Amino acid sequence: MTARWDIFCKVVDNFGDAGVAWRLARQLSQEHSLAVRLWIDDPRSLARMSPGVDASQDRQFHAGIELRRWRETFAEPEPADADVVVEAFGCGLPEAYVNAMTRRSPAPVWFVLEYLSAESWIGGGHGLPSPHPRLPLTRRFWFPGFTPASGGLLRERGLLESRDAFQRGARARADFWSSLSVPDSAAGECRVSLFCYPHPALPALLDAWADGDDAVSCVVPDGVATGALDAWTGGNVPHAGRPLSRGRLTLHAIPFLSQETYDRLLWACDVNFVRGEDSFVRAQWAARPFVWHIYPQANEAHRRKLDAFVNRYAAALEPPEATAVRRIFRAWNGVAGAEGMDDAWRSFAAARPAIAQHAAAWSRQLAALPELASGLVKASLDRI
Ligand code: TRH
Repeated sequence: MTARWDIFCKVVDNFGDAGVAWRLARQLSQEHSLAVRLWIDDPRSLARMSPGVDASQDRQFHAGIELRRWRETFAEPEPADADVVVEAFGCGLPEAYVNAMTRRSPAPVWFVLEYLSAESWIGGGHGLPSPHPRLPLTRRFWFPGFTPASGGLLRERGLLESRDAFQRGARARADFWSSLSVPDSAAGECRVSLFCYPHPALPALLDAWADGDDAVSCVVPDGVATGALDAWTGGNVPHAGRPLSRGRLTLHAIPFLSQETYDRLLWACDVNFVRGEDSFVRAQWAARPFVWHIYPQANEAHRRKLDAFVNRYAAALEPPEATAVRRIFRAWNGVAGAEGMDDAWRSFAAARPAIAQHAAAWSRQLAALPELASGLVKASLDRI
């Protein structure tokens, strides 16, 4: 009998929670032939990433997945018939659902999928069981990460082969840009994608690009950095098909893309500015140089995560390139004492050929790690 998986996801803000839960749901359904139901409290962010999802529906089927709106009142007799339950990002499960889990024999396998971190302590927490304080249920922590001791990263079957075919084919890239009404890159131009949180370093970066020696074309999905772009362009924001040029910089506006198309955007650009969790991972699968805007947390908790990642990522780079990466990550994230974006970009751009080689090697290194969805499936089978 096909095993049933329930994934629960609460959208805290932005797109990352829904984005990760959706990728996992699709992999489980498409690659592992599981019956997957995704409970999500706010399907609107999902609908933006996955055209065809109707945010107004309480129940729908899309891409082989049953999508359910998770309402505050999750009263019985809601079904609690899953063999495996995934609580995304420790969002908690409805009490009625948990109570119903205790009536099943054997009890469902319960995973808590944690946020991604490069910190070394996660290897110690990954896979650990945590008995429920009152009920005969055990939660198991699943930590995505960058080492064999972690739960790895989501990577669909065939992803890297599709990426390589796309990146090898000039025709595919030209068609891609044309589908977005953006001209193909000119020789010598650096094409950049921009996805970041609102923050003060952006105008400085735009100035650096406009005043720099080399041509930069920056592609911005709809809704990203709108306020900053509005201010920087004096209200003259670019629109799809109507780019804006200042000095050596051309800004291209594109629609907010589906997740698949966004992947292609990352594959097609020379440098990707990404943020949060999911686009950060996808930029690494794109095997291109990238700059990460980490999700800011209270009390600067994100600083440790930022440093942990940069230390891991830059370890195999020669000192000048490692320094260039470190500098731009710090400058872009507004770390106190970091240099200005102008200098940070200049050294990063100069080091780009070596960083590009490293990005490809890094992606191969990550591909040798456990794959997250397969790891969950294997662990669930070991327990069922
Ligand atoms: O939107 P985010 O800032 O999400 C964040 C992070 O996940 C953060 O860790 C979490 O704590 C917070 O949400 C609540 O960035 P992230 O993680 O990159 O997610 C963006 C998603 O949007 C990702 O799945 C890619 C997708 N996307 C598209 O599908 N099309 C687009 O055009 C763009 C720009 C993004």
